[in-house]
Amino acid sequence: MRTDQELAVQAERVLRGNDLGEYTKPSPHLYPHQWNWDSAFIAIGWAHIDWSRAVREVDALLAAQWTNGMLPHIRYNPQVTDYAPGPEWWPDVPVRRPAERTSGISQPPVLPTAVYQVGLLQPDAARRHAWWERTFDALREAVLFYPRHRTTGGSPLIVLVHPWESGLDNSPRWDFATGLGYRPSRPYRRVDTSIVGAALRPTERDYDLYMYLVELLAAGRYELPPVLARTPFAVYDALFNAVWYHAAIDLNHIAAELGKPPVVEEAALRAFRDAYLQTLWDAPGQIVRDYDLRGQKQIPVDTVAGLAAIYGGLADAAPAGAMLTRYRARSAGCILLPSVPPDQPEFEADRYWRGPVWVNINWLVVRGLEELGLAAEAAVLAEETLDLVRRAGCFEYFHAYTGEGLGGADFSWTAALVLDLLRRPIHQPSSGGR
Ligand code: 2M8
Repeated sequence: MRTDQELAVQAERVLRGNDLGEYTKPSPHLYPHQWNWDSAFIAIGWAHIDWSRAVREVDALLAAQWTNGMLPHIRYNPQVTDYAPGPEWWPDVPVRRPAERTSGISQPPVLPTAVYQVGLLQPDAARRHAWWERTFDALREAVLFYPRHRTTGGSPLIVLVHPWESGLDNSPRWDFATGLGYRPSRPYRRVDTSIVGAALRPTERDYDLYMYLVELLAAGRYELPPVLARTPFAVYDALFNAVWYHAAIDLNHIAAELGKPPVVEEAALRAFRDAYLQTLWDAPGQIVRDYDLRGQKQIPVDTVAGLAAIYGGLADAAPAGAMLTRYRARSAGCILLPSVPPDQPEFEADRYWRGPVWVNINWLVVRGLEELGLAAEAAVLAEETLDLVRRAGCFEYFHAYTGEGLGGADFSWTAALVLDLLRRPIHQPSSGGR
């Protein structure tokens, strides 16, 4: 078993190994481009070892911003050709810089939170403020993109239009849509299953829907109204919405530091929180659930995304603690928080987002518990996360029961967030609460 020092050295080696100078590949072979929330987590890791490098990671992602403010889920590296789907599947994306090639969807907006955290890790206040000042307008547009372009019917909740936007691609929460038999009009290729065993990845049926939706989104010029009229997939994702709420609060913290007005007003945050709990809270299960806009109902599948209210600070400390306890009881025999509890019929201990343990999700819950003042619970989960990676290495995900490393090896966000947990131990509050 590695010591903390050895673990930090290993994590740094992974980040440096995946570093392309401008951005960090999520993993050496499987994911060669720049991914949105990966880079946010990765920047937090870089900030502990090379602050300027963290800044470059963020700058690279911001370079892909669209004219409407959206930060796309993939920023393509034009030199890479062995990834599918490539930019040819996303025609005419409205990028600010014409040379940029991106996907046509977004991903959980962790970036503003990362910029806040990375800034706090810069001891020189003048440097920190100068950087926040330089990135502020782009982040403001990125946060406001969602209320401006991804809401409907008077609700402030954010609508996702592709499972890839959730970051938890083949989560069983989305099976209601993959089960409908949609297929794209053109043949497509997959590269992922030549790198990682097909049993550990999304199925052909999942990909058929993914590629069908890619075509539908491109035909709708990536605008919500035409897409909503035709799509089988439009959801309020509990995790994505909580990440946005947290990002809005963190950007407001930056605004306050810079002497600017808040980006999202207190009243709007309150309305968002009310809508979130009213629409997504499942009282019998003591968990939040996602919502299917087409079917106009909550999606009756519990996953770790149901704990997102903890990360978002959308639950108070007492219910947050109870949610965690219940999820852990449901996941007895599993290590950490598995992506799906084993009592869900769809649970698969080793298939991607359908059961395995992911470090980024556990990190989100750890930091959420910490911010709620639940330091003891946060510390336990943080230590278990470090232990898992000490034993197995910096893998993409881990078998829910055995902790065996699965998917891509040398995975960047695992390395980055392990560094963060090592270097920024859980804060013990004097009074508790956010
Ligand atoms: C996975 O998603 C990509 C598509 O975007 C894929 O399966 O090829 C997800 O785990 C996503 O959350 C992550 O950002 C991405 C890169 O690590 O891989």
